Amino acid sequence: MTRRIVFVNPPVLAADRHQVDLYAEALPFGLLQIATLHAARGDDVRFLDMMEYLDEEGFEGALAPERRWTTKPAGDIHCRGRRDLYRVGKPLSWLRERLSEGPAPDEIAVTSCISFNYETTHAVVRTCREMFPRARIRLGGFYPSAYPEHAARCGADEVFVGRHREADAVCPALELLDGTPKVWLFRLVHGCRYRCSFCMNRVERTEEVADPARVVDDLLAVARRHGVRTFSNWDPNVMLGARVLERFLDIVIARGPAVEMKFEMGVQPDRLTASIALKMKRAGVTAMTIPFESSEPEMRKRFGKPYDIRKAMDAVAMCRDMGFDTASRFHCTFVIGVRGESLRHVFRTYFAVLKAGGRPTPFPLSPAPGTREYRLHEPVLRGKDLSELNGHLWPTLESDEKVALYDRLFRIVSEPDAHRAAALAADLPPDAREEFDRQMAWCLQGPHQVGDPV
Ligand code: B12
Ligand code: SF4
Repeated sequence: MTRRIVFVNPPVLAADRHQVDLYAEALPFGLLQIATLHAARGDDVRFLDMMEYLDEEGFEGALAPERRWTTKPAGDIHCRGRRDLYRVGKPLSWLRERLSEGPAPDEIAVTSCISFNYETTHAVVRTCREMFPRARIRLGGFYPSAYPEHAARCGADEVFVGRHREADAVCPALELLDGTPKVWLFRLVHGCRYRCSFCMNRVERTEEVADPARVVDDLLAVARRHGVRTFSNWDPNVMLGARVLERFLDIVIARGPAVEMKFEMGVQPDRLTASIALKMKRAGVTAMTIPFESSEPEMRKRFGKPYDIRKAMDAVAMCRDMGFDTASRFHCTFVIGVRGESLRHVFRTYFAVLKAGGRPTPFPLSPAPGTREYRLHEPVLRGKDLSELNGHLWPTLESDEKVALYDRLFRIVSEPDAHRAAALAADLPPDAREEFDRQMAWCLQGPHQVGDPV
């Protein structure tokens, strides 16, 4: 029997411009795979994507007053400050209008990825329920998979936990979307066996998601049919599937690279050999994310990272020497906002990225229940709602002054140019300024070369 199914991707929330930027390519890959599967089975499918994929121009208006969604506490449970969160995506009125255009659906499928954004998801489910009390509402994605009891509070009929195995290898049909995205996504492997203290990935083994030859066919078909020229890999740790990755790259090279590719979910630097990096270059890869996390051995130990800072610097320097545009296209991520972390961790990590030739990309810690970082910070988080754990609210910091300082540090260590960062750092408190100057002097001694001691 043909069912009428509406798929909805809710908007997300951002506290600042940097966070808006993080969502620029957060396309609803998994939900579109499921929609494609149902369409192929003959169901009558509509896809309502409430997200907006903003570029430089869009960033300007992203924090406009009419987009304000709510206000949340900033800092730990003892702080008094509050901060506005803004909707990145379409308003609920847009959803109501779209839903009232078609016939009543039999089923509504909603996805939700990041748990601290759950409020928009709940609002979407409530809106759908109000308009179509008899439709079966299903909720899936990372947030309901990680916190099913919490997710059930929204009133969905089904909270789906885990991966949708049948949909996992489906090539999403872009024709279900309104308009063509600038970038499209692809997956090669699933899972990560590490247990970093801030990460929620609890999957044991790395598995191949789909045959690499099929993935290449799919990419080229999307490029041909829709004119998409850039493809971004969406695997949490693709280097654990290096054999699959190499097969994929070999096939792309053999068929003649026709598209630009990015690996921006984290390339584990100690596993990035020169031979793989060269293949990536030949296959048309232009951008990567290299997780630095911390320059400080004790912080890396705490995080449980399986490599040291030198490996991260070597990987960036190696790619720089191969002719990749690492300074603008290699996001080098590091964690900030860990309670009690040293200024040396913040500034030395930032300058380690610049010294290696990468683009500094600080990630404020979003402590998620179930992770070691959450447990370590629990006494100062107790009672905070999931929505209050967005890292850009600095939920672990102990005072309003510290929150204000971190707003400034965040701007400084996001700066790709050391001299502009120095101008921003000019009136930091003396201890912070001294540490900044010390680490900048280290950076200015000259670029990191592969194999240099750190
Ligand atoms: C891609 C990704 C991103 C992207 C986009 C995320 C998004 N869509 O909003 C970007 C780069 C923006 C991102 C950013 C961040 N991310 Co992220 N990210 C991921 C990643 C690697 C993959 C998610 C994904 O799209 N998977 C691919 C598709 C295929 O899977 P899927 O959508 O879940 O769909 C499948 C199933 O869930 C199911 N399904 C999905 N929907 C539905 C609906 C129905 C009805 C049904 C039946 C089934 C179903 O079927 C699908 C097929 O199997 C995950 C790790 C992971 N293993 O999932 C982390 C992850 C989601 N991110 C995480 C975090 C913490 C972050 C950051 C906060 C990091 C930071 N400090 O900045 C930021 C937050 C964003 C921000 N702006 O600040 C955490 C989330 C933890 C949490 N408590 O929510 C994860 C789990 C990784 C981790 N470190 O633990 N991230
Ligand atoms: S290596 Fe990456 S994906 Fe794996 S547990 Fe650590 S942060 Fe998560």
